[in-house]
Amino acid sequence: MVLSFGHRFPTAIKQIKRCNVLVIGSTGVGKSTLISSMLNRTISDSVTKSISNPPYQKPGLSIAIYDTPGLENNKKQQDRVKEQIAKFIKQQKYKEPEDQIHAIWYCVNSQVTRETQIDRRWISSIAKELPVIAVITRASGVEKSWLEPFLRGISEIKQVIRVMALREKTPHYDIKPYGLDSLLFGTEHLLEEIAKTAILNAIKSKADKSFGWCRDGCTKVLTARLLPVPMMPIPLVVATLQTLMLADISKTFGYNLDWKFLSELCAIGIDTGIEVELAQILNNLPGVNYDNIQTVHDVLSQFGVMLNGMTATLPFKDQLIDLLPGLDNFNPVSGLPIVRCIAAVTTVLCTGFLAVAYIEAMKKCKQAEYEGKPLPDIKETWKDQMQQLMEFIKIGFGIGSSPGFAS
Ligand SMILES: Nc1nc2c(ncn2[C@@H]2O[C@H](COP(=O)(O)OP(=O)(O)O)[C@@H](O)[C@H]2O)c(=O)[nH]1
Ligand SMILES: [Mg+2]
Repeated sequence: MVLSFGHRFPTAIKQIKRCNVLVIGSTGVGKSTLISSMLNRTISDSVTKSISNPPYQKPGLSIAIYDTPGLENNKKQQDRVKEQIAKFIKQQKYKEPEDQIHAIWYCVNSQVTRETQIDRRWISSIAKELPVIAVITRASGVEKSWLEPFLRGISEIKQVIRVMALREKTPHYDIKPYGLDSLLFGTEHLLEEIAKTAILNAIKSKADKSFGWCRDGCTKVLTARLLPVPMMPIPLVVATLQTLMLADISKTFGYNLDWKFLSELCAIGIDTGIEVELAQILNNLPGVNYDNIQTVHDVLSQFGVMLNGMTATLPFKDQLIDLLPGLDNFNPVSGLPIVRCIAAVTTVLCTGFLAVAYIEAMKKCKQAEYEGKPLPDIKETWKDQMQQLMEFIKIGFGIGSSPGFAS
């Protein structure tokens, strides 16, 4: 029989290139036989210790299958294998969409005798990350009648599919292979969801890495503000550091943008007047007594509390709030009285905000790229993000328009 996969969901397949499936289950249930039969090739039996990587593939079939060590009748061995599998899934999750694990085939032998042999706990924990399809292997038709309904009753299992991977001939029956096409068909049905999740994971991991560059940029800008380089005007140093930060973020998203373009973006960002607004806010935070000596730490905390309480929405509000404690951790001035540092803290906050808005713009570009849509204009997307940020700040802190934060 000629097997096919993915043709009914060409867009999803284009986005993830191939569907990566991890086959799991007890030793001897027929994992390797299933893979070998599906891909029409011999599968080495050496997978007792580790996951088969690279996965098994067959030209023309956009699926890649990873064989895994089977669970044995030994708690310690089981825990080790489960940990190995969890680690592998997690490690792949931060990679490109085509390198992530997309689905699980949980194999259960049709001759399983007790419900307790089905590891519901394990299924649930894996199903939190990935769609799980239960495969009843060596399904001869004489299996226990409770098995299929029982598996169907487990809500985390997306589908239950019966398979006979190799002809099985006994004095009582002779069953030819069947079910491999249904298994592929069932998996194919998950493709749209799979592609969506894979893209989200890949973008999230790039955004998370980019926040490292944001913190890095803020630290450097702070140092530059406090320990100016002789003969070099501070604004130039700051602009250079901010451009560098945007370059690092761009690279994290896989874009190599030229320096001139990026420094122009920084300038556009600053031109929104964000620095002026931030200085005004920092100079007038309610709850901060500027006559008393309140430290940078106090003021940043208060700023975070206010952001948190705002009813105004912004896609990256949480990221802004996350940024603040980090600033304060490495901040050598965190214990200094705020009145002496408002200018420096303003520049640092401004740098952080530029990064956060830029990461948001990069996410939009990457999303379009992964989805195979035309890339949005980076400059326009950037302007749009900066504008949203400014609106948010203005409304949130009650500058110009009506106050937007919750009492
Ligand atoms: N006839 C038949 N034998 C099977 C089938 N699946 C597995 N087996 C046999 O069951 C044994 C264990 O299978 P294997 O694939 O090595 O299990 P694994 O440990 O899960 O990889 C082997 O002797 C296979 O030939 C099947 O669908 N039909
Ligand atoms: Mg095997």
